[in-house]
Amino acid sequence: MTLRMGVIGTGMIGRDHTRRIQQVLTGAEIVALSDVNLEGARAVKADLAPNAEIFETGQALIASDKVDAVLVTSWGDTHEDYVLAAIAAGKPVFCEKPLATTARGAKGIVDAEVAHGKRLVQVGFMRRFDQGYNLLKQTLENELGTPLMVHAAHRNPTVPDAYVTPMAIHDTLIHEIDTFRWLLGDDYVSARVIFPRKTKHAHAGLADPQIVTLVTTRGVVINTEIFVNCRYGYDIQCQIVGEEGAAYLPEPMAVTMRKNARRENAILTDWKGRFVAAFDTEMQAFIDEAANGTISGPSSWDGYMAAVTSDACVKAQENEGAAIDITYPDRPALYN
Ligand code: NAD
Ligand code: ISE
Repeated sequence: MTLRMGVIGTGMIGRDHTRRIQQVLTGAEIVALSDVNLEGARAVKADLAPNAEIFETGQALIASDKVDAVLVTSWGDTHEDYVLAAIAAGKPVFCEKPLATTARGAKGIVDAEVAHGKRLVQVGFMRRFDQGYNLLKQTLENELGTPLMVHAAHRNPTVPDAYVTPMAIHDTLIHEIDTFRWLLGDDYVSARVIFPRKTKHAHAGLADPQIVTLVTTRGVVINTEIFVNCRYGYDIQCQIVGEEGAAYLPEPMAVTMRKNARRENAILTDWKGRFVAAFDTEMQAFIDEAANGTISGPSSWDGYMAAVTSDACVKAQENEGAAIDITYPDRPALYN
């Protein structure tokens, strides 16, 4: 069976997921495209999915009998309505992060999925499918003993002008928020933010860099630097320190060149290249599971947990240096 998929939001990642579904992965075809910018959807059709129907609205795409499963890759604040509509239609839905931009919105999705009685939603936390993070998790579990601290950095070369201070949390740190819950098998109890000296490359509406400290229920302290105007490349760093040793996230493979009295390795410049294999694996898993009627990847609950944590981190931004408590409700059985 070929899973007939529809994409809502044909910008950077919508186009990239369309490419991988059409050209790299197996078991699915893009049969529908939609974007508030219809020209963008038409361009993706012309370049990558000639058989796809263009829908004027995402809601019409979700309702169409031609679409078995939905891919939501529009702007973050539009995800909630589309995911709710897909659940109401009983269709599997892959939603890029964030699941919703508020904890309240994410909770509404969890409630709708629980009422439906079966998992339909996978959230695009692709780092869980990254080979480097999986090796780090194995090393933590087999070699490091009890984890004590995590030191991490999330650096982007630049961001668009529309990217403002809270987006460092909702848009960027949200990857670490989910990844460290999964890596450590732990939840968070508090968040604190401090702002180092600001780079001259950040505009007036963006505090950059930022350092976020999350503390887990077992007392692990996680320090993450977010620096989205670092200029030099796309650089994701992570070191876990345990009672018996420390382990580092592998660097992406790059040839070392010796030339002109220098030794160099290229550094990647965007997320597409850095996590290309992880994106392929997460999407293939979604296709296979959606076709079988079972979804097991990052869940609405994970999206909700990330949103609760994000809300606390944004509050911590607004109260520099203060520890903001994080509390989570009980997990519904659907997500056990
Ligand atoms: P983008 O601006 O390039 O594309 C978003 C597209 O959505 C645009 O074409 C826009 O016109 C369209 N759109 C906006 N509102 C819409 C609506 N209501 N209905 C239909 N279309 C709408 O942005 P992007 O970089 O592709 O990011 C899209 C989403 O993917 C964001 O939520 C972002 O956080 C996420 N993302 C995830 C990763 C990752 O590493 N997993 C990487 C990049 C982006
Ligand atoms: C973007 O949306 C992503 O998800 C990238 O992985 C992240 O590095 C970037 O900061 C976000 O804007």
